[in-house]
Amino acid sequence: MDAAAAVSVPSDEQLAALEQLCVEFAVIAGRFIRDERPDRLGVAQTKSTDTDVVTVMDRRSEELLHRLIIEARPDDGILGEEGADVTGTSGLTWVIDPIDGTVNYLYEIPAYAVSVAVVVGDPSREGAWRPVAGAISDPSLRLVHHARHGAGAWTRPEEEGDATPPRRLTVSSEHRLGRSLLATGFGYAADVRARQAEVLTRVLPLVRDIRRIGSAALDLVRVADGSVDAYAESGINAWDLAAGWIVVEEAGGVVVGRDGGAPGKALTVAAGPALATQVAPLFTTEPA
Ligand code: LIP
Repeated sequence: MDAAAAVSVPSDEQLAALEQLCVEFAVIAGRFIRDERPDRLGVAQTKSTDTDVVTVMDRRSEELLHRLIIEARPDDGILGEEGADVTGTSGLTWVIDPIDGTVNYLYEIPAYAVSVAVVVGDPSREGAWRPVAGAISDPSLRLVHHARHGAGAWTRPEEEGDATPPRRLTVSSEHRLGRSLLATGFGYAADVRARQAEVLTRVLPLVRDIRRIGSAALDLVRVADGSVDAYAESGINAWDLAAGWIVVEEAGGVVVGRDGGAPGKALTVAAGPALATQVAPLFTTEPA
C-alpha cells in the first residue's frame, strides 16, 4: 500500500465542504484570468527554459487563490506552481495551478484552466500523496469540473444561477489501443522534447490519433468525460495533475505512473482500466 493510502481521508461531510470550496475558488480565479486579462499581455518571467513562461496573471491568480484558501482554511497547507508553499497543521494541503495551459493563455488559445485540489499526504514527494477533492474551471467554456472521493465526477456551468443540471462524467469504454484517441503533451526543454518525439513516432501508428491540447488538467477532464480515450505524459507536476486525478478516478478511470505505481513526473497515464495497462508501457521508455 503506498504511503498516501495510509493517510486518513476526512468524512464525506467534510469532503463535500472541501469540494464546494474547490469549485468556488477555481471559478473565482477562472473568471479573474478571463475577464481581467490585460490587452497587451506579455511574458513576465521564464522558468526552466526560455519557453517555460510566466505571465503576470499566473502570479495574480495564485495570489488570489492563496488569499481565498488562507481565509477559509487557515490550518491547511498550500503548494502552488508559482511558488506558494505553506506548511499546514491539518494534514490537508491545497495543490493549485493558477493557469494550466499558460502558453495557450498567452496566445489567446481558448484551452487553459484553473486547477484546485485538496490532497492528503505530502505532495512534494511522488507516491506520498493523493487527492480527495478537486475542481478544474474552464473559463473559455464557462464550465467547472469537480469531484470528491466516493461521490462521482461532475461538470456544471460556472454560473451559479444557470439551471442546466450537473452532468455526471464517465470515462470511455474503449479498450482497443488501435481505436484509441490519445492525448499527450511535451516538456519545455528541447532535449526532452526530442526524446518525447521519438516515443511519439513509435506510438502514433499504434493508436487512432493523437491530441495535444496544451493543458494536462483539461486533458484529464477529457479522459473523465470520454472525449478522449486516454492521456499520457511525462514531466508534469503535482499541480498539473492533482484535481484531474480525482476527477478521472471518480469517472471510473485509473491514473497511474510507471509500472502501475503512483502517477507523477516520471509518467502519468489516465484512461479506462483496460486501456491504461496498454498505454503505460508505450511511454515507460520516455525520459523522466
Ligand atoms: C502545462 C501542462 C501540459 C504540458 C505543458 C505544461 P503549464 O502546464 O499542463 O500538459 O504539456 O508543457 O507543462 O506550464 O501551462 O502550467
